[in-house]
Amino acid sequence: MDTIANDTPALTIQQHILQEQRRFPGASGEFSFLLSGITLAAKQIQAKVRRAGLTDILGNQDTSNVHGEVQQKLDIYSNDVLSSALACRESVGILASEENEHPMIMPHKSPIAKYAVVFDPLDGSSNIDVNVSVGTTFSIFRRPEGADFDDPTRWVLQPGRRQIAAGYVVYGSSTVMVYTVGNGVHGFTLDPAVGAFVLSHENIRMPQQGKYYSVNEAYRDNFPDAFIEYLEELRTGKLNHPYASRYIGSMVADFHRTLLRGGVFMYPPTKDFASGKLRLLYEANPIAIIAEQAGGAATDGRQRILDIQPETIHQRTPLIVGSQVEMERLFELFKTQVS
Ligand code: P6P
Repeated sequence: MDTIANDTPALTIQQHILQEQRRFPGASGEFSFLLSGITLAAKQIQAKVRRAGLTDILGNQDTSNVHGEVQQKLDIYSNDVLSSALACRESVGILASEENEHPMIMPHKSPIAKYAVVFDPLDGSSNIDVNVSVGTTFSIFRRPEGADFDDPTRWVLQPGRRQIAAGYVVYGSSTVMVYTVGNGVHGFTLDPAVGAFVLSHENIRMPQQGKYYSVNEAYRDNFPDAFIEYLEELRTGKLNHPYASRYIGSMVADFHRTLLRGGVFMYPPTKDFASGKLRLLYEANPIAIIAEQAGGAATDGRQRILDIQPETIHQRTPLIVGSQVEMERLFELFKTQVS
């Protein structure tokens, strides 16, 4: 009897998703078909990101998004690719994107649509022209009981603890997709030779403590006092050892390092962004559930990110996310300062 060659390729993300799919009774493959739309879009986006300097895809689109931020051509492309890949999944009823002011109602308005997908198609895109890592984030919710297509925001204005799946793609020295369906966190590296994401980081667990903190210290003087005190503790070694600072200015890349090495990433309230700069729905929520699933924690300084009830699609939130030791110290400090 022939035996399978021992160089059998590693598990692909499609095979992994099918395995994970078994956790969703009655999902009948539609959930994995939905996730395959995201992996397809990620491959298309990464192909453009990898060639950004070679084709006329760099630079500004001379348009601005809902936040008044100048849109990069790759932002628009990535948004179109993700929206198209998901629009042809009948199980998806509503999409919400950083690039669109309002949720997108899928034309099919299928009665069997049971998911909403929220995403930031290309986070950190202002870094593209200088070849800094960028990322895509996504978050998947079930259609709330009784929600219909007349009220699309109801599908997406759900607390992050109700995400049934979430993840990100980081377009760095390699392209890595990290996701969770509530059963741990798994990372897949794109093998350009075969065009498949293959399992490279099975069941990621954040180290208990790291050695980096990650924050834009240029805004330090405007941080609330509790943040300044906390950073001072990290910097001066009061938490077991002195920390080094690492800040890329691209959330997905800064968080990916924090996930794998431990430590803490934060975007506190600042003078320009009293509620922090990062958006709750498609930046903080996917990052927070990944962090918790990997043994870390994420807060806005007052409450668990995943417990925040969103009021608007593009609302911002302060975000502190990190490994166990750093976050336990933060909760102790903030209990006295921020309550
Ligand atoms: P600042 C990118 O524009 C982004 O939304 C995140 O990816 C990143 O963490 C943050 O803004 C950086 O903001 O104010 O430090 O440049």
